[in-house]
Amino acid sequence: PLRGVIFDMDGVLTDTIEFHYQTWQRLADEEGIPFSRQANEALRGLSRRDSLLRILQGRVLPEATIQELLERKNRYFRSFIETMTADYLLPGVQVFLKDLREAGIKTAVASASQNVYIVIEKLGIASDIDVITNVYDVDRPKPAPDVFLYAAQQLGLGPEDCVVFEDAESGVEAARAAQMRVIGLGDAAQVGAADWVLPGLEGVRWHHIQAKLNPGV
Ligand code: G16
Ligand code: MG
Repeated sequence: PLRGVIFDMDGVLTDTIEFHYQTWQRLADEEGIPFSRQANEALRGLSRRDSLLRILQGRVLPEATIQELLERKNRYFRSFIETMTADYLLPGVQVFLKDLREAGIKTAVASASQNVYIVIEKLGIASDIDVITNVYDVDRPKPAPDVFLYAAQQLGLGPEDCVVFEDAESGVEAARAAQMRVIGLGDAAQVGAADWVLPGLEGVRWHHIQAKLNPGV
């Protein structure tokens, strides 16, 4: 039976895409590199470094410059994060987390973001989550299964015990590679490979998930 839920953070629990957009746009403007809101959409779920490499579009820079750009981007991003509160939780998150607690289901967050700890803290849900991990805890980023396998291990569960909630294609791929059940949230063009696609967490209850993924239990 399913005993654990592993959440992606961005696009699932909160939506920092506008913050990422504003910070990448500022950096790109400062560097004279073309960038747009549309280009930012393609960065969803990618690591900070992979995002920058995508923005540079093949421009080759010394490693020290890349590091400086990544640090500057994060500095700008941090100043946005400082303003975050529980108002930034996506609809349905608080109720679903409470429902999972009452059902005795363990919970983890497995994100590509190095800022996952501070964001979860700012959102006010740190006490509702058992394990927080990010791709820097493991060798390979999503779409490799590493971060989901690590989260399950930290929960004391096997992959077959866990269901993942993801909003990005690379995340769905990672969950499948980990041999976990996966619920895709949002656009089927992104998350169509999931076991079930839902618009978001609003109105979602644990018994719905169980009935869909574990019929007969
Ligand atoms: C999130 C976002 C990505 C972002 C990445 C890295 O991942 O979806 O757009 O580039 O984190 O963030 P940071 O610069 O804070 O390390 P996820 O996996 O939570 O969707
Ligand atoms: Mg995401």
